[in-house]
Amino acid sequence: MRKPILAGNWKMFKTVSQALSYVEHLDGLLADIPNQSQADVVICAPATALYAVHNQAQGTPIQLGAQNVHQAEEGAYTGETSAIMLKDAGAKYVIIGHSERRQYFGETDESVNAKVQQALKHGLLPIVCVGEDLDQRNQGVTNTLVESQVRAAFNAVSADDVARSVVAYEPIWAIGTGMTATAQDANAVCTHIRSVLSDMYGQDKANLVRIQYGGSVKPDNIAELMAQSDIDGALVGGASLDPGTFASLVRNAL
Ligand code: G2H
Repeated sequence: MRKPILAGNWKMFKTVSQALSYVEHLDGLLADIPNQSQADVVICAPATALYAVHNQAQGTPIQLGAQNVHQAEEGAYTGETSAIMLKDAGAKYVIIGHSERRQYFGETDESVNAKVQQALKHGLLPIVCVGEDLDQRNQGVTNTLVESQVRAAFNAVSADDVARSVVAYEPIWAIGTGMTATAQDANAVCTHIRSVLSDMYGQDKANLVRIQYGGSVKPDNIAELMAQSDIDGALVGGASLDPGTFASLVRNAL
């Protein structure tokens, strides 16, 4: 059985003080969810708040993730953050290849692969984002596109490392738009992703990989998504910004 993973992606929101009060509030709300420990609850905070959130979250069920990592070990890369730094600041997970990074910051399948390798090398668990845009969906190439993204992201990554990784299927047309793929459509793509992983690493390893759905996930659509055979969690943007909403989402997911 795969443990569900519900990850909030705050994107470029929240100061340190806002992040700290959020964590305190969310911790209290999670305590009222009796079976909460059945899921991993992760907050992917902006880099500036990571260390503070890490400290605040000690002793709570809230785990910490970052939103991006540079592929180099260290060096003259002004403005970038290394895997070593993220790990040192307390991050356990890191989102890699989010469509906003691919669209606005020129990330490619090749850079995503380099980042995945770098994260794993330093003990960070990647949350690798894949997904098609509306044109690609309308052209009927969703599975082909997502398959090539998955194969590229895990190129030269060991089976054991892939088994520890998380894949987030996020159709770009559903991100922040209020449009969600139907649970059945989302699951069909997630099943395809698992079959690609099975082809690459064998069914046993593929069965260990947690696959999230992302794109306008809310408290009122999470239960149907979680009921699907190959959806093991969600990567949540807008609905993770308020602790009450995110706690409701966690409650409804279980
Ligand atoms: C997709 C998602 C979080 P939202 O980007 O990664 O955001 O839930 O706002 O669509």
